[in-house]
Amino acid sequence: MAPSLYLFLFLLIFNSGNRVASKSKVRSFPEGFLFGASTSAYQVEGGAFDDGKGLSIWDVTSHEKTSPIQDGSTGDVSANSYHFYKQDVEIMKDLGLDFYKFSISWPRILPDGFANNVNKAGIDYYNNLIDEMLNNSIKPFVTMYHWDLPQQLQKIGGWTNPYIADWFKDYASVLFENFGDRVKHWITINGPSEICYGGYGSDLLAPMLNMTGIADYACAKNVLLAHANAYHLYDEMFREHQNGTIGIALNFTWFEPTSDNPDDHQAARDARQFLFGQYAHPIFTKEGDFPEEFKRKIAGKSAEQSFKRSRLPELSATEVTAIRGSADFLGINSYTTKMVYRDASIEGMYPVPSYMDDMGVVIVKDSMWPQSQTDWLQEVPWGFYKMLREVNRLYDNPLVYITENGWSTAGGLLDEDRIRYLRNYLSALLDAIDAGCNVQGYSVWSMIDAFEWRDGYNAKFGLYEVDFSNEDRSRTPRKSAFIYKEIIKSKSLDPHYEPEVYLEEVPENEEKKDDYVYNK
Ligand code: PNW
Repeated sequence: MAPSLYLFLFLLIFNSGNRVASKSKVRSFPEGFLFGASTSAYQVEGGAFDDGKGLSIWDVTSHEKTSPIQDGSTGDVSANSYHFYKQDVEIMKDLGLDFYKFSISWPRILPDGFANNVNKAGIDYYNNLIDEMLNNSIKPFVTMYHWDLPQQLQKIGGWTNPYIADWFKDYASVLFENFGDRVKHWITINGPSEICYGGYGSDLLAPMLNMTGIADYACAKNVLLAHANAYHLYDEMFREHQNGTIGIALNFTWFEPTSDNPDDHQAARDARQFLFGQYAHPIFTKEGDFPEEFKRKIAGKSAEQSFKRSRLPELSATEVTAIRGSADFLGINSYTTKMVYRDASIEGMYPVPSYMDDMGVVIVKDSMWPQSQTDWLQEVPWGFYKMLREVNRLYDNPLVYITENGWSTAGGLLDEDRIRYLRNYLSALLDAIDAGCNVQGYSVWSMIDAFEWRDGYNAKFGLYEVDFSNEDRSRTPRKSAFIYKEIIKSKSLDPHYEPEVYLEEVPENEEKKDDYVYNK
């Protein structure tokens, strides 16, 4: 869509009874299956400096003199959900969501990171949001940590400081005390591999420490212990009265070997161990601890490199026990698939030491797969299916919620590629359920357009478009919103359902939002 032109969306009454029966069948979701949509605090809230909130590592990173963000933008205001949360709840209602996955900003609750100083305005904000949701029968799925670490904690090492396991426990305790009477689904930490590799092993995410092979592994151990602390605190002090459940959300990109060669199959298994086995194995297997091969590989490389000990910190027997079994469900964030192989070309490919060198695989994209606006994101629904089967096999068929899955575009309301992606992934999900996987819910990333980390506002993931140039940050449903709404309403997937959406260009100077009408 040409940026200078507005699109005018007009929905007409549609008599579905007259439709020609389609060839491909309509598939139903199981009884009780939950549909949701996701966002995170720094990405949508704005209000970055309001009402006593402390600084997070993203406030600092996005304000660096030479901005590391693609379009030089920040999350200072973003979609302004801090002030417009009621509009967000309207959207949840309109979509018919069963649940909404949002995150709590640690420094909005504890400005310095520590629990001695609780910011009342922060507590009020989340109380208002939760109550507004519950009044509209939307279940809160609450993430305690989605990447916006208090800057004060980063000054003393952030996720590489072992004390963070205690600080996180104290923070969790404040959340259970204040919100646990109404929140029945807790997610401790979102995306440990992004936090640790993205933030400490590379410069992809704040705090952009770029100390791979060392800081990423120290982070991993501390994230696991912080998670386990929150879980046991809930179990011991809150579960009996609050009766909720608590889990973690991990990234499960699928890695597919490029050939039938056993080396390539081993490469794919190694890549999966490094990406998700690193976190899922300690929590979701009977034996616990980091995966054997993962430990052996890093220890071996460390010895070759003259380190006195493995760069991967050990988990003591007590720590293994504390982490093992510390989740009532597994949250899966999964978007895409990558191809991997291993051959002599790997020599000298990666810095030494590094996480990538330890993993020792070559990762490539298949250019045949549909490409989104985001470099790493391609549409590969069969990879999603294979991933779910592997999770079932490796981790003894855990209760799974898909906590994030979605597609980015450059913008525009007519998002046919997002619709195709959502339908194909939901269909793969139904195949996995048919094959015995215990998936009980699905959440789209994201409900509304948001600050997309280092991509700024260049990649749009929302079912709803947000007008970031307009002070009221007006939200407009994309075509995919109408499709998702119908999926939720009918609890089924009809590949041929078409909302009667007419798109019409209107002159630039006309007020889009006032003219935006749809009749039901
Ligand atoms: C998600 N990968 O993480 C984050 O949780 C969101 O905050 C973010 O907006 C969304 O990705 C889109 O970028 C990721 O497969 C999960 O490479 C998986 C991958 C990357 C990021």
